[in-house]
Amino acid sequence: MLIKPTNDLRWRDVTPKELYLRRREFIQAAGLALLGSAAGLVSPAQARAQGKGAKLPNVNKSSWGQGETPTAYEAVTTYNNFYELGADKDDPSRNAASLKPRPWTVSIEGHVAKPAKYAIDDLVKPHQLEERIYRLRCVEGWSMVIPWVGFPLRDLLTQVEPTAKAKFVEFTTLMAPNQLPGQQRPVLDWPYTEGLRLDEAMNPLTLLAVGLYGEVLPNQNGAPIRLVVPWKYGFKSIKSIVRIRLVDRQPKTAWEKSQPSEYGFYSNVNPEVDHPRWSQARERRIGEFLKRPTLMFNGYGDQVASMYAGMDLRRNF
Ligand SMILES: Nc1nc2c(c(=O)[nH]1)N[C@H]1C(S)=C(S)[C@@H](COP(=O)(O)O)O[C@H]1N2
Ligand SMILES: [Mo]
Repeated sequence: MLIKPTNDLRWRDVTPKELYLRRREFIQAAGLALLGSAAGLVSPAQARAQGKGAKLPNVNKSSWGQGETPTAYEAVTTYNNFYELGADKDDPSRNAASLKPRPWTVSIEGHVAKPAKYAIDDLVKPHQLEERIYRLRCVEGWSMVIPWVGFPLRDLLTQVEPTAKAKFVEFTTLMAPNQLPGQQRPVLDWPYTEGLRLDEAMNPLTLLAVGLYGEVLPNQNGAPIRLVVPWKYGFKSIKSIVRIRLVDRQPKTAWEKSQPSEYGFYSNVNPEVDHPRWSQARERRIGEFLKRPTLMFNGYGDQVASMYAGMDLRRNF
């Protein structure tokens, strides 16, 4: 989504990494199919054997995304955008170790009756974790299907009691150039920030994720806690959050500040509104060969379209 033409995944310039991942998945799918397992998956047990995250206890299954084939663990954890850890897709996983997700504090402030600073484990503990398989659509034209583990943001917001003045929610990523070396260069106006309207934040789909594939969130995916807003472009799903602030005005997001003509506040997945540099009509699901049509609201219209009734989604892009 930066500046670099190699991020534009058209057929003629698919990166070697993408081809590598697809080939890996093909081989894994073939191998697992022989064993009678789900195609394309690396099981959490295999992942742990490879030294990946610890398993999260007491995770409820949910019906979200049942019947969809999750993108391979390998791709989900090595093909990332996390500019604080580098601009290339494999930078975040290569540089992940510099981020220290413990100890970690999240402050919830602004127009709430009960502002609080939580140590990350105290923040998560009261909430029942569930697995939700959601589609993630990046504005660059690729998508994945990711089995997240987390809890609805609304449960946390309800707990701190937004006041009548709270109309929007602003999220902020950790600012620590020693842990997030990308912040040593002025790629964005650091720290990364994002925002939602209060009703979007309170929508039951909006998730705070602390894991994926049944395991603690890998650093490159936004440890220890990140947002997942499945009907919006991937950049709304801010990683490694340290502050959640309830505000009365629409906050400026980091991408809006950097390129206002390209990144609007709403950023709902919309095949009819092209990004100036990338058509949004179709997408490449990582692991698949042919592009598929992009769905309005990333296919979650039944749950979210009513929030935008009467709004001009070309103006409010
Ligand atoms: N702090 C922060 N959050 C971020 C980003 C980032 O660069 N920094 N990239 C965004 C973009 S462009 C995408 S597509 C998603 C990717 O999430 P994933 O790596 O878990 O697939 O993270 C989003 N959250
Ligand atoms: Mo993205």
